[in-house]
Amino acid sequence: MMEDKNTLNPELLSQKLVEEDDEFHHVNNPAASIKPIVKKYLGAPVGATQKGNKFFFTDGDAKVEVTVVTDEIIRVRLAPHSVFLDEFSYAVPKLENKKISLFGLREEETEYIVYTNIVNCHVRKKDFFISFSDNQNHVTSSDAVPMHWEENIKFGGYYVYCTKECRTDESFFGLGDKPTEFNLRGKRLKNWNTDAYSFAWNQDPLYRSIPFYISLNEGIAHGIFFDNTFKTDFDFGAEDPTKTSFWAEGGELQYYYIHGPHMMDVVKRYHLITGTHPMPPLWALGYHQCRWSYYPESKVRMVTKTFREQKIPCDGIYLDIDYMDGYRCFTWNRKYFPDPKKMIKELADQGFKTVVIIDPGIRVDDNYAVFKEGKENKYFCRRCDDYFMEGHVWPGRCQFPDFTNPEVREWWGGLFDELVQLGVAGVWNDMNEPAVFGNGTFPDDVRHQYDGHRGSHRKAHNVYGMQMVRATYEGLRNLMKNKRPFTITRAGYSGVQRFSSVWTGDNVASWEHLKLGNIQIQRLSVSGISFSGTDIGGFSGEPDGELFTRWIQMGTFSPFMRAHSAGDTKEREPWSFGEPYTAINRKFIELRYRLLPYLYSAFWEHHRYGFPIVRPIVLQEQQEDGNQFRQDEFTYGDKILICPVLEPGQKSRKVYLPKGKWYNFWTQEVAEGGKEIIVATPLDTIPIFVKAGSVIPEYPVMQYVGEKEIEEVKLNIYFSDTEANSFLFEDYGETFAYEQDIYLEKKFVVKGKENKMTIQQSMEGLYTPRYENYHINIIGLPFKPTRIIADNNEVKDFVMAADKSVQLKLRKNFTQLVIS
Ligand code: MIG
Repeated sequence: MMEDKNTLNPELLSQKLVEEDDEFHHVNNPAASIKPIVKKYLGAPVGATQKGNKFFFTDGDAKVEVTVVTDEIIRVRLAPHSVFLDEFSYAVPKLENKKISLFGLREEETEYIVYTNIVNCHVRKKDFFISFSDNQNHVTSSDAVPMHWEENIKFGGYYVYCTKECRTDESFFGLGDKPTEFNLRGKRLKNWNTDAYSFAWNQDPLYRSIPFYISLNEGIAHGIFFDNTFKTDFDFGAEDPTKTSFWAEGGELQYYYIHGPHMMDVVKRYHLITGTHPMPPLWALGYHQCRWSYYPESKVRMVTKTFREQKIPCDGIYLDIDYMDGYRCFTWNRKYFPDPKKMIKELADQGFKTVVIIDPGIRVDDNYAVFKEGKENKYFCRRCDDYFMEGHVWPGRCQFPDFTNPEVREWWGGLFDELVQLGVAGVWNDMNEPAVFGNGTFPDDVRHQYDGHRGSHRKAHNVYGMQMVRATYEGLRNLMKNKRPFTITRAGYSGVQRFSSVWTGDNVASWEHLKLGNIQIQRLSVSGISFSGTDIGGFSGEPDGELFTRWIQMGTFSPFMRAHSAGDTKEREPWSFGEPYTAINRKFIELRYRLLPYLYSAFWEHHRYGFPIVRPIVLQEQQEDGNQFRQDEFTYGDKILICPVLEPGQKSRKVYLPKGKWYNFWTQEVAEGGKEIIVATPLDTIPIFVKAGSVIPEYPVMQYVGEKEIEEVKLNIYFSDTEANSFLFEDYGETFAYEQDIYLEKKFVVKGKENKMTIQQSMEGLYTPRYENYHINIIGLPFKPTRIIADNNEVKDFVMAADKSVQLKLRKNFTQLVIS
């Protein structure tokens, strides 16, 4: 219905607000005088006022608020009849206390300008067009028509719209988990959290709503975050190639303009307002094994035992819905799991952390404590006519907690007490779009408390899952004292990264889905969700050994690495396909564990500084024409470039390397970047390249995190003739001590010449790792070393290995190493 109304009628631009009083001719037949519904556009602004960092403009009826959030972020809000909603957002917990150096309002002949040191927001006097420019007067974004709205008679409110110019070569990225090409130019997409079993390429919407996009035009980037939880739509030049529009079926037209010019700046600034993921427990970065379902207990023990026998590292083991008694959350099926505490303890002794699933649907059953408590306290969602909302899910007839109510969240968080006592280490939040059999989700008229701001399901739907996992995370955090909880969620809204990792939902065991998964992880990563992964192997359908292995290889470089499969498929563990697959899967999972300190450091860079963990090529080289269409290669952290193999039987493939020198991880050959090269892709490798000058920390292979005391950290140092910095983050790996600054941030500076190489180390922080030494491994040295000096002492004990790498042992506190 909205589609055909989006055509813009230029006549309307000049049309002033319809004289609303004229519409009230309640004579005999009021219906006869009702005018057709038309879009209404802002008229010319009649003045500007200021209150602190907020500036107000009005056309006499509608009001526009422009807020300076930081030097680089400006928020725009529209109130069609001058009434703004309360300042409240689940995505942006705190708008105040952000740094602004300078700002003000300037009036010029044709426009008002709200300015900071870095950006200008222009409000044109003639027609209320809003545009943004940088301090060099370069316009980055401008309205194509004024902001507008349209009456939504179905609920007595407004659709709200914003339409901007879409430039000829403009590209668009972001919007979360959309299963389509990485560059969203030419697409029209919707946000409405949806349970999308076995989703297809281009299916829309899926599980998450992230109404945030990054635009890239002529090498300059900016971002738009449309913080509106209603059903929202984005059109990136699909209907009209000269226009980019976004609109919502209710709520406020409220968006943040986020300045670049680098895409990385935009992503970091989006994180500044919506938050980052807290540090996960280190074990959560290991390999996880899941299936719908491992039960009874003997099956769980069999699977975990086989991991240890096969010597395939694994940290997480999952219990899907069959562990519960009749799918009642927070209960156990005692026939399948007679003594969960004992089982979980014994699994933990073998290094497995148990993660259990929880769904939002609570079975209507007066003999079930969770239902009784929820009913007594009126914690479940109600219809507008005051009946509790009921729907069918796995447990049968269910009611659903209103997670937008802080009291309900608190209660829900407390329900994990027993699971935590039993030793459960993580919680998997499923079905929280919310998914209901039959109708798909809740009816629109369901009411939500919305943290005191009240709303129907139209407003709360997209945040429901995020608030569920928030309740889970906060509850676990309380119960686990100083230990870091691990959570995973299917649904989410912007900001969900503050509470959880995500997986991409019910994918399919196909090569197309492998490709799609690669794009989705990159897209989630630039959309604020760094800690994500796909169901390795595909949830539904049957992969063959080759597809499964290629998926393990790609998954090794997803920040979250978990294999999962539906119950009606064949067994799907890393050894299920026999040789040569088992050995290759083992080799890659081992590589995951070797690189744990590297991934953990990248996670810290995410948590503390807002860098995404997975970085698409265009994020690194947005100036290079062509990169806006690359979607296969990405870097894992900022030093290791990965290009998964996405086709069956592929013997070699093209890989683009960004400018600079890169080492082939497997052969240590140097390749010059800034172009595509052809790389062999036998089944036991995928293209992996390390940037010259990198210091890549490595742990010994462990079967699980904490299996051994780390006695030595290996530092792989890749020679470079230009200077390069690397980081290593270390801490306890499982507590919140890092919030009290108990951690160590190490910085390495590598410099090389044709006959000399130096490596400097500096560190900051209060943590002391237990190991004493590094094993230094220097790769690519262009000369034969004769003298190695570490902090003024000559190191006599070094070897040059057959592969020409130079090996030595060094105290972990060294400050300078000089090789000549
Ligand atoms: O209606 O718990 O996406 O990962 O195994 C299906 C059973 C419910 C959907 C999840 C999937 C999980 C499954 N769940």
